[in-house]
Amino acid sequence: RPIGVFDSGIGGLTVVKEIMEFLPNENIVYFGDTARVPYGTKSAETVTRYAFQNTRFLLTKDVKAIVVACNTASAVSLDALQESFDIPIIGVIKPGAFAAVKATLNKKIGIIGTEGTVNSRAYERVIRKLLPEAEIYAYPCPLFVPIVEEGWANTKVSYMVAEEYLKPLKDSNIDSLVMGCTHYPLLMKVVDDVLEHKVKLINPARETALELKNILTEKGIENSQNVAAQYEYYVSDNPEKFKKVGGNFLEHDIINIK
Ligand code: DGN
Repeated sequence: RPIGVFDSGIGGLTVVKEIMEFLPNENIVYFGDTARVPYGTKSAETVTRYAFQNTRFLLTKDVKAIVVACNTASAVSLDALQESFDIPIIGVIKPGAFAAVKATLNKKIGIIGTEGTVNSRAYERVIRKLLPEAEIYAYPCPLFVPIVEEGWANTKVSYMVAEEYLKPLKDSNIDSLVMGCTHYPLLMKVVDDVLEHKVKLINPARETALELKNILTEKGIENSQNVAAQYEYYVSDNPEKFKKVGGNFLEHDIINIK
């Protein structure tokens, strides 16, 4: 049985990429809600309604576990999903927050994400539970999403925009920073350069894939057969754009899109 992954659109492919790397035997069914993206600016009620619909769709594909790859949906809807369905459902916030707490030495942690994610304070809540004295600096960077989707991740434009957004973080003396949006792992190099290589960057997509691996092992439901894994992609709108832009996220072509 496959792993189900959903996101508000294309960005969740950064999580798929990490799952492919750390769990190479697992089949994946991906759903990108490209008709209703972005989630980052919508209310919690609306995002939760979409998250339930996406989960029900993935369940029709007989998935054994679901990853909510979208930071915004993880922030506002994960608890409700976990209460309502009995397969393992994991989000990206907890794994990202745990990794930040592990990484910090001076207890000053930065978070960047969409407005929805930052306003929800979801990362902050998990970090404070683990490290109550943490100093947290959270900033939304909304323009990063369209820049990445335009294929401009490593251009002058992204450096200029990052300089502006990260100014307050430069003055804050943080030693670790959560890249708290699906799209941001593509800006790892830009953010690292702008912060002058002084800050540890946490990629929640990677941490989530590792957490998924632990859960599958714990429950004894990982796929140990060494046959080529199958990947299926579903989108609610505009498969051509998904195919074109998605290639940048996965670093290989998307086939089998429905
Ligand atoms: N996938 C969203 C997130 O990780 O917050 C980013 C895209 C969006 O919905 N704005």
